[in-house]
Amino acid sequence: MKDEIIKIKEEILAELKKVKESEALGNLETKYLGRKGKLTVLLKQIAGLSDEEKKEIGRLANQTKKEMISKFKEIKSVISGKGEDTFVDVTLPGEKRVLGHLHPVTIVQNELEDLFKSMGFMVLDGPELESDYFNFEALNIPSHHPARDMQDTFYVATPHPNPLPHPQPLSFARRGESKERGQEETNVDQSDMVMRTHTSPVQVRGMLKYGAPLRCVAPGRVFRAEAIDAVHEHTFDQMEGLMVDENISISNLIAVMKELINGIFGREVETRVRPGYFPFVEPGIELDIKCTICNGSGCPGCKHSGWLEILPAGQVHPKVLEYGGIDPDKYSGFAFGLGLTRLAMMKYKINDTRLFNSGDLRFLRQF
Ligand code: FA5
Repeated sequence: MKDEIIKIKEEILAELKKVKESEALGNLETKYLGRKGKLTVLLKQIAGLSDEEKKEIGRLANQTKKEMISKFKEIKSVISGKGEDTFVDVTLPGEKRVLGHLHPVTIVQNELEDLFKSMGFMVLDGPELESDYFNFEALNIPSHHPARDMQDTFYVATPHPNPLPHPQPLSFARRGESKERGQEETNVDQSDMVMRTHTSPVQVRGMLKYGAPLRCVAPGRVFRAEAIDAVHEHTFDQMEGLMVDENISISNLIAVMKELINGIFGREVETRVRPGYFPFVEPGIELDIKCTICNGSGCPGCKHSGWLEILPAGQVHPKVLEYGGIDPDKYSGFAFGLGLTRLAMMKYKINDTRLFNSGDLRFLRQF
């Protein structure tokens, strides 16, 4: 029995050396010192020994038990960080922690926000669930206008035959600002709401809230009932830009666009400008960039055209300035609606836009 006690003691000490955390320590304590623990069971057998043996083995047993209890105590306090570190091997390599990181679209968005802030633009957040009025009407797209078909819309309920105009801006705020009291979106007819198809509604919201002169960008998610493919998603990101002041012209727009493209790519990227039609700008243009994935030779990422539509823009239509409460005889402006997701595709050479929302960690871990 004496040998058995010594053997269990050595076994305990060997196992204790391997213990690194409290759960394993607790399990070990139960295994040896618990009610049915190995050492406890062995010590119970002492009762059946002769008086002579009881004396000698009893002493050894009590001493071993005491020693082991204090050893467990000591290690417990080391693990919880309270005691002397007598067994942790500090030369062992540390455990690698897996950290989360930013989504590639968020990285591009943050870079652009910084770029625009450095040019005096403020960042606005508009609502994703938007009124028909701000998404279309106030952008010079009345109901039954054929331009409504340019963007396939997710209506939240059955469309209202005559959408109600909203004379007041619904609650929305500048980044970091809280919504103003009394501006809660109360009397909005549910049949009048859409998942915003673009970030352009924030133009009118911004003008109504802050007036002229105004420089703002509004990044965010937009939604379209699209047939999806390598360059079309139903949910993607845009960044609206708006600058309103006296004597703003297309040349200001081109200067800002160039700054934007060079800022994101950190080098000159080949671009082309085509005329474009949007009811809320006049004139309107489309800026495309040469596909950075195939360098213009054609690939799935540019639908084999060599170019990617990325930055539609134009001079703000006078009617839109009026909807925003700004005098079009005094002020003019430019606006653009950057395809943020497509810009991220070009920056990181991703040839399928569906990867962004796939939730595939193997894809996301690369950025
Ligand atoms: C608009 O949404 C206008 N609101 C842009 C605008 C703003 C024009 C201000 C003038 C002044 P468009 O439907 O072309 O335009 O979309 C803008 C950009 O979003 C496109 O150039 C493209 O880069 C991106 N985009 C459009 N549809 C999708 C889609 N289904 N998936 C991914 N990106 C898309």
